[in-house]
Amino acid sequence: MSDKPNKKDEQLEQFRVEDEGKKLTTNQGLKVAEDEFSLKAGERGPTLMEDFHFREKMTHFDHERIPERIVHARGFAAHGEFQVYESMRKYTKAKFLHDPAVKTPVFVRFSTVAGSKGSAETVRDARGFATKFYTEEGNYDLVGNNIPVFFIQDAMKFPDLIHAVKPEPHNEMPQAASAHDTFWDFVANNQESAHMVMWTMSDRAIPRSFRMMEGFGVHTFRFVNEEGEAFFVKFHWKPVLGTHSLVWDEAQKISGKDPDFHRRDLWEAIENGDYPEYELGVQIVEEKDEFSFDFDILDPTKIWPEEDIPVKIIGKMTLNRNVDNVFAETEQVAFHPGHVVPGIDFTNDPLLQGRLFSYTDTQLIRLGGPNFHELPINRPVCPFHNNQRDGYGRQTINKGQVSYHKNSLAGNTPAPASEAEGGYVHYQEKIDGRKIRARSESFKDHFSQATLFWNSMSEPEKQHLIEAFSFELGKVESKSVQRQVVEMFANVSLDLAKGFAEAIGVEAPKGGGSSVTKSSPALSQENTIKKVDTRKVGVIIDDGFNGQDVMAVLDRLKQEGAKPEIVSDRLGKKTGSDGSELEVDHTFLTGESVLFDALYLVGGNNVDRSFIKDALYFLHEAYDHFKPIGATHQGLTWVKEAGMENSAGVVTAEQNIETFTTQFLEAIAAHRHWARQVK
Ligand code: HDE
Repeated sequence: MSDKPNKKDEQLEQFRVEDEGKKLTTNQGLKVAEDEFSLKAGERGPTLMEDFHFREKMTHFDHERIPERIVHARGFAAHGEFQVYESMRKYTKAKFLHDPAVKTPVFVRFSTVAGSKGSAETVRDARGFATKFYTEEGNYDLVGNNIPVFFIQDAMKFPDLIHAVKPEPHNEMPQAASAHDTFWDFVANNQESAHMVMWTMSDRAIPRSFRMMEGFGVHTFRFVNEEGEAFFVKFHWKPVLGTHSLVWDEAQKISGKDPDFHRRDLWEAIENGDYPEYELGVQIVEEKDEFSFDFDILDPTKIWPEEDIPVKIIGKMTLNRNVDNVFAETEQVAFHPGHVVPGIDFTNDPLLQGRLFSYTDTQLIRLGGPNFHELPINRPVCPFHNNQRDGYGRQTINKGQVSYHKNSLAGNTPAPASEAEGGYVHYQEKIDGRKIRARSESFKDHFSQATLFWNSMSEPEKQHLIEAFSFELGKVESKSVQRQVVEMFANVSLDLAKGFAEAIGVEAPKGGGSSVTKSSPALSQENTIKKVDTRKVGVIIDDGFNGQDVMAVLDRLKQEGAKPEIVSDRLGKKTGSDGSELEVDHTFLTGESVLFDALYLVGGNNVDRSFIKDALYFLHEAYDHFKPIGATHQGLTWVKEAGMENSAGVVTAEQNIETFTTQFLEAIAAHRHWARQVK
């Protein structure tokens, strides 16, 4: 819980209902005397029509479901606050970006894209990263993804893209996966997707945590300052914990072991007070430089390389409160890239332009009418007044005779505000063109930045890309589609295309290759922030463990921010040689190595064979997933027997427990140890 309620919190408080300890009533407030039996004509007779209580209860239940989002159906959200580090007044008149003392309440929803509402969370997919800022000038929504580019350049193609990636219509398979024929057929026949596909086949598409992924506004937006000067701007969220990923085998196993892995991770971090933090960064290009780049800055399939246009860090967002009710808040929140405040404006990016239509349109069906802005989670914290009236679920009671503009009966109010009074004035960009359905010539290079991405990857990341393509195309049945994709990605990199062509039994590409040699180190996760904070360490332990040593290790891990959790053969307490006790958090049945970031193997003094078998299973799986492994006491013998003691990221202690702990902490911070990679 955040310590002080902010304005949004105060507003939501008016709608929160505490049911516990109260009498049961109908929706009309009538106390009910009985809630198990319908009203019948005789104990064994039929139910009576007059049973209003039964009718109300059942009718409400029958109507509990609303349509899930057509995309981003599976999501999870949290409340928080945003604060700017320094005034951005030079670039934008957006007031929430002026005063470092101002905390703006935010609500952030993270999501997968393709899967339905009940699908697993660690699937290979882009992630949504949508932020609603409840500013004093109205709601500003930054509706982004964890990938900075998109599959297509024009919103016209969005329904086609989504039809292709969703489960195939004839058999509704596969769920929440792009590994099927129609998606890859779309890719091969819409080659503007090349760059984004590189990202979705990379480790970025299997994040370790919502807390450990970047966010991007994707489109180029405009900042407009008080003088009316405009700047092109791209938005970035940078996670304070760095950008980290799972490995594919692990991600698939987690999908089964804990389909709620990402929401649980976010929920628990906030409940524990480990508030997720993200810095907001902006890349700014002056108007005069609009055409200074070798790509079109309006093309949403292009990044602005950070080395060429630095990301200026301007503020921080902290997520500090879980929702009270997932449906009321997370499900009913309605984002829209067109929810802007003065000082933030659009560009002509044709993808953005189409989104400006789609989001309200989709809320109308999803939330059942035009009054969704009145739902508590969607209400701005500043007053709103206009002449819109009526519609399903209207809640405000607008008083008075007048609901039109202009008028004289209400003194011509509510009245438009001048720009000086905070009225939104669109940036007066000069447009001169013909009506035409076409793609700009400047949008036609589909491969250079895909190659830039490939060139920027470390060797393990390149290997993961080849494996991801091999997996996905290995699931494709059409030989023709497989071949087309190989030919397509030969334009990005011959090493890549040859790598997966071989794995899927397709002839290596004859031509192709790229002349792009540029790389952008900021794109590689090798160069991200590496920290121990909140890393989960599974501690495998049994009775008779060396209490003094183990307690010292665990204390130090906790001090440094790691989260050790005890895994053993049964729940209850395990007692060390010196009488110290540890409460078991998970058994071998309920805890899995895939649910931990690192493993600490200790064992005990009288461990049976079945314990050893389970411990070794954890060890081998964690090893295969390149995770940090620490081993002391009996754990050491297990690691030695497995021949792992000299492997990267495996830290062992024969004697000095302090040195062991220091080295183990370093190994945990490193996240994964790719030197184990078997080529
Ligand atoms: Fe969305 N997108 N989108 N999208 N999008 C939706 O709106 C759409 C795109 C994004 O947590 C829908 O309320 C079109 C890019 C997020 O509630 C819908 C196009 C980016 C979310 C829609 C795009 C996004 C959505 C479905 C191509 C990253 C979830 C439900 C022109 C910058 C928001 C809804 C949440 C949701 C349309 C492309 C991000 C149908 C037409 C690019 C994070 O309106």
